[in-house]
Amino acid sequence: LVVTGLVVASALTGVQQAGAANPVIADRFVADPSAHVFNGRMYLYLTDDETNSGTYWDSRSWRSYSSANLADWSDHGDVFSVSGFSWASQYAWAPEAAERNGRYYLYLPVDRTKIGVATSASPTGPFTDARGNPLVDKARDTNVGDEPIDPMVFTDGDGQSYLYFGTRKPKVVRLGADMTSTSGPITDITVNGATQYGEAPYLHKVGDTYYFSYSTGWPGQIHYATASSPMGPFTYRGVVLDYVNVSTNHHSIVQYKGEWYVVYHKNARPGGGEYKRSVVMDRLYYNADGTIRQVVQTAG
Ligand code: FUB
Repeated sequence: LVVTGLVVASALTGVQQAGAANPVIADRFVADPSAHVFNGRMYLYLTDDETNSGTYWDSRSWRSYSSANLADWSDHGDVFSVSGFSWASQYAWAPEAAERNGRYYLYLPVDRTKIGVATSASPTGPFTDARGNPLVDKARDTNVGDEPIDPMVFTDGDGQSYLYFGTRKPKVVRLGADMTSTSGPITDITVNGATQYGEAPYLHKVGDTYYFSYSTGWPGQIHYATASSPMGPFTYRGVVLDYVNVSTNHHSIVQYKGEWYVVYHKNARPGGGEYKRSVVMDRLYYNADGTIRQVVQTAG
């Protein structure tokens, strides 16, 4: 595996430089970070653990924050809620965001059975339901798997976008150029050599190499695999992030101002726990051969 265009760790051992102070959002329980760089700022789209019951992930809205320096975060409040989808009733789980031609799209799993898409002219909304019905629906579509949750959108250099999602088996489907429709069948992702897949699929590309990373289960580590195509088949490579101190592990990998970061969640604030998670961020480093160094988890 040789990847060009990487900022490579200068040594295979040694202490990783800490990222931002953790948790990055210090005054609210939030989780499942979807990190994006829009217009020079980093945006986080998040599950709102602050408003859940404390006994389940049963909040009904999604939050967003943004920062230009990864230290000072602007709170954009609720960016969408389950009530914005007339066809959904509960469980606002891990959100995803994407931009195309100056429009912004949120991909939002609800009811543990559907993924909706909402759109806006601004990354902070207001967002409205883009379709009036689900983009993916377990009751309507074939090969959705156990749960169509944890949507993730990757857009390749040729403009083709892909939607990844799924629990226990990772799935991928092409998106239409409108970003609000699917194109072609939902297919399984193959990871040769992997021991298990749980949830939280993530796809990023460095040079010509596609990196597919995911949580292995409950509890889960974040493992990764590589391929020469965004659809795979992928080859298992190793561990990006070890277990965190809650059973769910959910991450984004993002480059900002030339540095790579992994953004994830854990129990990192007083009063926190399994259903009251906090978002943290650490630096991610690649070795010269393109493999990823296991992240050193830093405290606040
Ligand atoms: O936040 C609810 C669920 O917990 C997400 O969909 C999973 O990825 C896990 O983090």
